[in-house]
Amino acid sequence: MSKSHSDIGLIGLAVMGQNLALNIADHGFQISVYNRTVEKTEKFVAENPNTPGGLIGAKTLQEFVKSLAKPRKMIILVQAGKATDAVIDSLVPLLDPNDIVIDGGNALWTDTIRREKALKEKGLRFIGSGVSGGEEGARFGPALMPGGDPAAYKELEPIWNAVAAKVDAKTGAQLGGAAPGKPIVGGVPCAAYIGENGAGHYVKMCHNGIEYGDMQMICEAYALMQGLLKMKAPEMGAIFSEWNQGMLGSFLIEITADILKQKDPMTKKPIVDVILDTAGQKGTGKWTSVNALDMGVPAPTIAESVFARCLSAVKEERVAASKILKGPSKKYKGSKKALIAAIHDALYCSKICSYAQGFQLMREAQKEYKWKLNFGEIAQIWRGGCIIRAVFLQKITEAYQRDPNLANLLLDPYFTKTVKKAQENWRKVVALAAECGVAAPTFGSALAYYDSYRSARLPANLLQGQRDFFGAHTYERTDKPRGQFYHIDWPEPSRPQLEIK
Ligand code: NBP
Repeated sequence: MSKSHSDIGLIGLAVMGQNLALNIADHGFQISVYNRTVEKTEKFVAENPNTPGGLIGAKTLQEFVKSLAKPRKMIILVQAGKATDAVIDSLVPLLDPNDIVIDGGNALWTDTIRREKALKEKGLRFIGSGVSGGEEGARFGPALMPGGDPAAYKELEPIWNAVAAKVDAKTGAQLGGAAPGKPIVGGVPCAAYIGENGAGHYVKMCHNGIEYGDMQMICEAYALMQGLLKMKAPEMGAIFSEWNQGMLGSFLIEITADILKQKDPMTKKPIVDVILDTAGQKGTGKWTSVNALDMGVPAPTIAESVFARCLSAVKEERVAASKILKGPSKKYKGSKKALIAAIHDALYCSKICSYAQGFQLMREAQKEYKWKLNFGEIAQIWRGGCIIRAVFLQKITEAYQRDPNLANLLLDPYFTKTVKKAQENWRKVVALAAECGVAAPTFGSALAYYDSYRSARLPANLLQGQRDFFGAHTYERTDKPRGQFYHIDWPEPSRPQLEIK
């Protein structure tokens, strides 16, 4: 028997909305659903008549709002941007004070800040929640990153904890086996309150930026095995399966192994050999990189992974250039086993640097927006449900448990030791890639980041000299306290050097 009012509602029945609604209903919550195209709602409800909690279809927004228990909780899962604003605008006049609007789309965090403020002025509460894990995650357990009114989140928390992915408390491994009508019981939920206003969507954006980096780094490992060792897709698939058992163990490594082993149904060739090499993007990696530039936080590896997609997109230009621009003729002649092991280490070290950059970005953002982010908990949420879920995140959680104010992940003893041990291989791979002409932009950029970050003195002294020379921008001195600025009258470029006495 259905309840008189639903526990929660959901607007937007595309792939994410349908799957999240079924996940919520599987956990015994009654959920009302609404979609702009009514036929979609009717079909969805008709196709899923026996969920444990029950689905209630609403033809109009008025009907939808009336069907919810007060204070109402409703999730919006439509396209980020204008569509989300349009839904909020039509919803707001129908709501009562204290109702809770939850945006589960991939909103830009500044939009979430704006929406939270606007709704608060109307007496409404707003939560911007990152939802990660694609359709599979939404259906059987996503990673959830809610931000906004903390009291409102307390009311949503039982539902968010129930539907989130679950990990083993000790190992951090994701608990599997969820099936329609059979949710996972026990384990630690991959959901936690992130912070005020746009914090949840900001952290979700950083997750996506890190995801861009992870994906590109894996592609570079593949390119190096293919380019330097002439390995075929199934053989590389076996290597990725092996790597998945160790410290690189993660969802992305696992699916990479599966993709490399997959045959094209049409040609029976490895499918990866027939997929066109132009990558698409929806923008969250770009947002992360633009924000890093805006805040002046070095996140070069994440940005490099966005640029790598941009370069892949100019396919025709690259094909034309390949006929004109010649690379080196050097071939790798060493041990195959040793190079595969070195590529593994290069991938792991680059990944550590990329995550270090992502966490530094969040650290800076929390100052800018006055959030109090719990980095150990954020790494914990990412251990299950989301695209970057990985064994390695347990190490990040432990690092922030050791020191919640850690300045950079690289400074945690585990990561310091790991990179120290693996860096010789990392350097060999980057050098070899350059010598043999295989592009490995994120591996190289991560190594440059590492070498720059560990440099007590960078060549920026010369750079400040240049700035002072042409623009009188002044410089600080190594032999005077910080904050004192100097300028000298530089010679004209054509004039002989001034004699300084
Ligand atoms: P879409 O982003 O494609 O959203 C389309 C849905 O919103 C349709 O069902 C559409 O109805 C509905 N909608 C409503 Br209700 N009002 C609308 C309006 N005014 N304008 C446009 N559409 C309206 O769905 P999605 O791919 O499921 O993604 C939902 C959100 O989740 C997005 O913000 C996305 O970025 C985010 N997200 C997606 C993924 C993923 O893997 N896809 C992962 C994580 C997050 P209609 O049937 O009438 O067109």
